[in-house]
Amino acid sequence: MHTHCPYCSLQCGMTLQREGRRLEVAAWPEFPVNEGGLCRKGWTATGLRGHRERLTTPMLRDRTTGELRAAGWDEALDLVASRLQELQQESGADAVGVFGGGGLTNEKAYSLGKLARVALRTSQVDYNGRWCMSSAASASNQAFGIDRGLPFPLADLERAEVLVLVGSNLAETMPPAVRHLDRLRERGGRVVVVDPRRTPTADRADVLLQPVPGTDLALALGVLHLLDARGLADEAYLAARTTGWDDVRRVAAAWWPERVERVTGVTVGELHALVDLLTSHERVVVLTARGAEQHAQGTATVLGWIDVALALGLPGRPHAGYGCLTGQGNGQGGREHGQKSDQLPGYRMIDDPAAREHVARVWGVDPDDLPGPGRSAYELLDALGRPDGPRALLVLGSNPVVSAPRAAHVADRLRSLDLLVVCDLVMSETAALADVVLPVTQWAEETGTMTNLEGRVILRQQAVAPPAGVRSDLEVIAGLAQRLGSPVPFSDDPEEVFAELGRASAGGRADYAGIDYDRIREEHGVFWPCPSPDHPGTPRLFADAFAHPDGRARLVAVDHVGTAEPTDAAYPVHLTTGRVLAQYQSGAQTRRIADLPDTGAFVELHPSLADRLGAYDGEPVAVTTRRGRLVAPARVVDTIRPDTVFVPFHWVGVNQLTNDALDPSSRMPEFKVCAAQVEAVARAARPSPGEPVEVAR
Ligand SMILES: Nc1nc2c(c(=O)[nH]1)N[C@H]1C(S)=C(S)[C@@H](COP(=O)(O)OP(=O)(O)OC[C@H]3O[C@@H](n4cnc5c(=O)[nH]c(N)nc54)[C@H](O)[C@@H]3O)O[C@H]1N2
Ligand SMILES: Nc1nc2c(c(=O)[nH]1)N[C@H]1C(S)=C(S)[C@@H](COP(=O)(O)OP(=O)(O)OC[C@H]3O[C@@H](n4cnc5c(=O)[nH]c(N)nc54)[C@H](O)[C@@H]3O)O[C@H]1N2
Ligand code: SF4
Ligand SMILES: [Mo]
Repeated sequence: MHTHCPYCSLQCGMTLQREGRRLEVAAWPEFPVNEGGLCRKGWTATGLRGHRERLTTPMLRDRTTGELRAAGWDEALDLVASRLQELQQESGADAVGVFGGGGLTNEKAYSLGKLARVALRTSQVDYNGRWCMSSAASASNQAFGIDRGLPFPLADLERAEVLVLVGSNLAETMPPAVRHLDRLRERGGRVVVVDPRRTPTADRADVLLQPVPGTDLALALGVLHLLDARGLADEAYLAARTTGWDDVRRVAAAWWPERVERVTGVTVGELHALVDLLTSHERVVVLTARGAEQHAQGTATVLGWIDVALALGLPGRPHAGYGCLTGQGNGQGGREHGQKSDQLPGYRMIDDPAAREHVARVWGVDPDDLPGPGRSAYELLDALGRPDGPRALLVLGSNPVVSAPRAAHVADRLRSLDLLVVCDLVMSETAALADVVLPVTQWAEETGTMTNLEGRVILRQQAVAPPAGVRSDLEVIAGLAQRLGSPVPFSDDPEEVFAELGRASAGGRADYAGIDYDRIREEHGVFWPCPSPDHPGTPRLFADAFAHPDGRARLVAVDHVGTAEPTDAAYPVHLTTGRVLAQYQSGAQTRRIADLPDTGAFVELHPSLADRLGAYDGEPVAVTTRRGRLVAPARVVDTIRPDTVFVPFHWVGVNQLTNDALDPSSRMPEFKVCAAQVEAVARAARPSPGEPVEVAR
């Protein structure tokens, strides 16, 4: 059976084979995105099947003992529905919140948004994509009038002459994609990596720039400054296809190379060399990822790099342009079909009367009955249990106790709820706080579509029956909608839901109306927009026009103001966070897979910082910020800037330190930099074995 990996946005194709009772992962060489390659997370993905920690029965928290106990499905769903109704009667529709995820299929994301708007009639729905994609999405919408992560197939990268990766470590986060970098270089092309760490991705690059965390926008402004000052901008393209260059040049005029060097640490010579490289080739691609985006100035930073791409005349040119490397399995589709607080299916905006009219007609409800925009993800979590905030929360596909910024505070907010309901495969750290835990099917046990980082809609096909006792998210959503007295029916059949999603998205920016399961099977996925069955789909955007009504792209003038929490004498070190190859996200799934190394958190620091602190490789160090403290083993490496430490976020801990400062337009938290104090931990004060992480608040 051909299907796709349960994890990241590459959505690698794989074959699942039954071998007796075992389910084996094998290659699917014909699927073009990964050509049979998988990373170790993909090869081991069936490890959660039949796992002893897999949830197989609903659980309710007993009011007297405070413990979770097994319950039947009807008992659990009846209880959830009646409690939600009671709370809404007491405190209004917005007393119930819904929190979704970018790993959910399109069908689930769509049904979840519909559940919120139609059955619960709450405005309080958002999802973890705010922590992932939202800054790039906001910037792309402003610049291009549309938000599709990559406006071209990934394989187009191979024919580029220069590839600039700003804050992406794709050798560890999307390993099969590395072959495009290798092929590009075999053809004589060059790769530039911008990252405060010399990552495995940087090891495959020709140029590494190691800026201070949170200064990528200053670097982009430095490039724009030199393009203008040296007369190297593509004036013909700017005049014909864009607006806004004059405003951008005015801001960039103040970013002379010496100032850029002072702020970023990238030298004047390096900056000139970068501009030489960018302007001596036609086919240049600039890609951003979380390193550049997860900042309180993330949207502005992406806009700055889009300005660079536009000033070079790249977007719309073959094998050139700007793109964002989306992260979660359905990071792209998850932000198109209505689980976002300001959005309806098809990437329609919820405050647009025409959009409300169209979607309400498909749903069979009155547009005036649809709620308006609600709170963004972090603001929603932060409001839980407060006088004007939700009293109940339904979580599907996220583990915010590990992955949210200022996570100890978020856990407190979750504990303050009257009712927390979590649907999950395993007892995640968030599920462990829930009043009701509902066990759901995982990828190989159900069917549904995902939209990968290229905007290619792919089909995950069911390969095995689910364990007895679990239900799909679609069944849970439909079961709740019915018990809540939804005015319209909810299907739990994925293909039916997809057809409805197609109708709801028709005419929207992300138009899926012409896509169906058979087409996806036959064509190795279909790229949206695809408005009708006879439309070929759209692998490449912007050749003739951008998606704004006048067809032009917007250069937006943005200025570097610095991070929300600058370093100072008390907190002199930059703390940044990210990923390692063998773990996925909050680790709820991958930490339980026996074949993947579960190292626990560690603190990467430079030998010169280690020397100064008296810290040794493998010995514990404490990292403290204004929000919390973490003790974990040091990894002394010369690949990181001496003023910066790095901690992966797959284990509970580092997010109790991160900053909840939000980007003003995307509401993205500043995961990638905050001010920290680092010290070596004296032997006596060391945590005992099995307790690698200590967190104080
Ligand atoms: N192995 C693995 N792969 C994954 C995931 C996973 O959890 N594990 N998650 C998936 C998801 S949801 C996502 S969003 C993607 C993320 O994919 P990436 O964006 O590639 O991953 P990160 O490790 O978060 O960040 C990338 C790099 O940003 C650097 N960085 C930190 N601060 C800055 C800065 O201020 N500027 C710049 N330029 N760089 C900075 C870090 O050193 C890091 O190497 O990965 C996807 N793939
Ligand atoms: N410090 C720091 N924090 C970060 C980041 C960072 O770089 N640094 N990155 C951020 C980013 S980019 C992201 S995307 C977030 C991700 O962080 P989370 O939102 O926590 O994402 P996951 O760990 O993938 O959580 C998915 C949960 O849903 C469950 N699950 C999986 N599939 C399904 C399903 O089909 N249905 C249901 N109901 N449940 C399912 C899993 O078992 C798991 O418990 O973390 C963010 N947090
Ligand atoms: S790169 Fe992503 S989609 Fe591919 S196998 Fe690894 S985790 Fe799965
Ligand atoms: Mo992400």
